Amino acid sequence: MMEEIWKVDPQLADAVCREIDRQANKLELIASENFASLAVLQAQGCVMTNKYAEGYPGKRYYGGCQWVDVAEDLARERAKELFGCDHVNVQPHSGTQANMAVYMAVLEPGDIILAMDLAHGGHLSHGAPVNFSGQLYKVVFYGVDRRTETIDFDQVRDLARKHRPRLIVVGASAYPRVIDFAAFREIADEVGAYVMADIAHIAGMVAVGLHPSPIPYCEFVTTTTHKTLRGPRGGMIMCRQEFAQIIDKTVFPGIQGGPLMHVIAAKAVAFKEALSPQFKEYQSQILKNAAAMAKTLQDKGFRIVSGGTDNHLMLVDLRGKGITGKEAEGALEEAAITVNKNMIPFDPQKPFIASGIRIGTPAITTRGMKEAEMVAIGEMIARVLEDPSNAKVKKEVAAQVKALCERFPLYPQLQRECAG
Ligand code: DSN
Repeated sequence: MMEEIWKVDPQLADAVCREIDRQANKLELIASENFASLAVLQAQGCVMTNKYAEGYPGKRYYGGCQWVDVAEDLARERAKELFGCDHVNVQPHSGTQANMAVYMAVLEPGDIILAMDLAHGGHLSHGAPVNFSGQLYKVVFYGVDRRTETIDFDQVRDLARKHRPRLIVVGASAYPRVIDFAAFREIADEVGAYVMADIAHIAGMVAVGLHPSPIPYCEFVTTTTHKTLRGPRGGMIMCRQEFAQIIDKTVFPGIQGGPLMHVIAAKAVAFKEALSPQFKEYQSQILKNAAAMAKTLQDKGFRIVSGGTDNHLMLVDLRGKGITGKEAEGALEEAAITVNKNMIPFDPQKPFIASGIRIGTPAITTRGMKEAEMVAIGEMIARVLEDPSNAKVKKEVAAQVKALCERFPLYPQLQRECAG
């Protein structure tokens, strides 16, 4: 895969090979990241990138679309089978664009959205003031309860009754517990709101039935395809049949032009992989690994937000250890462990400093690591964070990480091509 890049653009090839090396030799614990299969990578790098295909299969604005139609039909049919939805649009370039299409399909500027606060685990595209969603619509935020650190449904209901939103957005990028979609539906019905679930983080678990599905409860379900779903970077919208036409029209020509057919081809491959029995085992291992990691950190005296995790991620509150999320992220980076600083609920720090870190297990589980490795990694994290300025500790942990990574190789073929 690398041969031609080396010939044409050695500078870029060098950067790609260094990135392959980084991914292979560090521990990737960013909860939203994963390692796509070689089949997904190849599909994403295929000649379908050359094709313009505005429109939808069988109804395009350009000739020559017979083979990209096959790719998009495969992606759509497989996604429908995977999630059991009426209709799917696989063209959104990203999760934010999937969300944008839903908003533009059913809202007018100035309409009210009720969504989870970014500072409590929500997402920028759920109405943050710095995002188009917060600028075009009037957004009211719900959050978690201060004591349980789980979604405060009394607050959701009170805010819904008071503000009568047109749309309730459910979903998060840093929430470690099961989301009760039925409870949101009940509140939405009381006030006559639509419900959109953004399942970007938990899509893999939803697909295999290890997290309750939002499909029966929500008019719209959006996701990205590259997190727990382990596909190419991109987005997707599922909806009830009655909204199929308006969603398709809003994606194209509403907010996008030509679809990225190579990415759609790779989505088709990823959905095929996700329909296999091994994918269910993989999702189940992600959950076991997250539970093992959270317990190891708790045993080492770290406070885990909400007391644990039901999904692929956890939030570690570092205030008791006297370091910030920013410091922890930096110290772990020096020890070859990649995490991101993250706000914890009611965080006294600003987002760029934050009081916590977010840890996720999807990527290391893809490498084949299991509970025993989670205990070892949890202990390494604890060692670094107990003494974040100790260079000797970070060096020793980095060596342990390297040895562990060598036992669970990632993209060995690509590494060989880089070395050769
Ligand atoms: N940036 C993603 C995450 O890390 O959760 C969400 O889009």
